[in-house]
Amino acid sequence: MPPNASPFATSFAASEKTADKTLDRDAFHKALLAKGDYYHLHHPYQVDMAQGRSTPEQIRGWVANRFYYQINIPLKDAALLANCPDASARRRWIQRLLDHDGHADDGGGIEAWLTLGEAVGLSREELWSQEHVLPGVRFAVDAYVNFVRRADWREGAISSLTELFAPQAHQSRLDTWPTHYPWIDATGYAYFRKRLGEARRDVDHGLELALDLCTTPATQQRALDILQFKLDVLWSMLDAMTLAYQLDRAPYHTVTDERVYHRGLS
Ligand code: AHQ
Repeated sequence: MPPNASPFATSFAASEKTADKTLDRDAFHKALLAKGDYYHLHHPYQVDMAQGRSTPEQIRGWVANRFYYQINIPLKDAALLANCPDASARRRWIQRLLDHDGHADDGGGIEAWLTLGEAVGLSREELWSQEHVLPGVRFAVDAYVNFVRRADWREGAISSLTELFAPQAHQSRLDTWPTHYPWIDATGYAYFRKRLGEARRDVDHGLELALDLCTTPATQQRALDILQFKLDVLWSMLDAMTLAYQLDRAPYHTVTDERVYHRGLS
């Protein structure tokens, strides 16, 4: 198999034996959880928000840039569904798309994020305009969506496993923001409450897939690499926000005081 080929691309029986031994189910689960050390909850930007050190501009910058991530999640999930030949897996996975786009009696996560935007002083139009989306955020999010578009659906599922650590992030905001940022309208917190339950349900499915599928050293290493890729996506989004909103180095800040940005080309 070529050096960078994905072992998922072949049948598991054909996955190459590598020098390392296969981790048993529990040890592999622990290896996935150990990646939590690199979760963006520990990024200084996120820590500053949780500890009340963020200015309104830094909070608004985070909400506006994360909106780009949120509106791309259903596109990512639709791409995964398009790559998935298994109807039972599709029936479970499509719930994620509905959670964000909304359905029947639920306005959906994107609508809830727009409410969060209004709660921090960003209009819906401003969020949809993408005028605040930083190049580094856009490229990181696009890398995630494009990875899932071309990956085996099972690799796409594994890339969502950063949500193993997400409930802690949502709970942290619910626990700390109301005290630190009384200027934020409480209606904005509905999104974080909504995701607490949805993230736990999503992770059950993603983790079940990973633990069932990754039964060779190659597939286990590939899964850990995919998870690290997604952790890098989330971490680098906050790096871009740090530059712009904490170090006052917005894109082209040496050239102009104007906000310079491009909308997605796709
Ligand atoms: O609000 C988040 C969300 O809807 C999702 C979907 C999931 C995926 O499919 O990759 N990941 C994810 C995440 C959300 N919120 C992030 C946060 O910190 O608020 C965490 C993020 C993730 O852990 O991937």
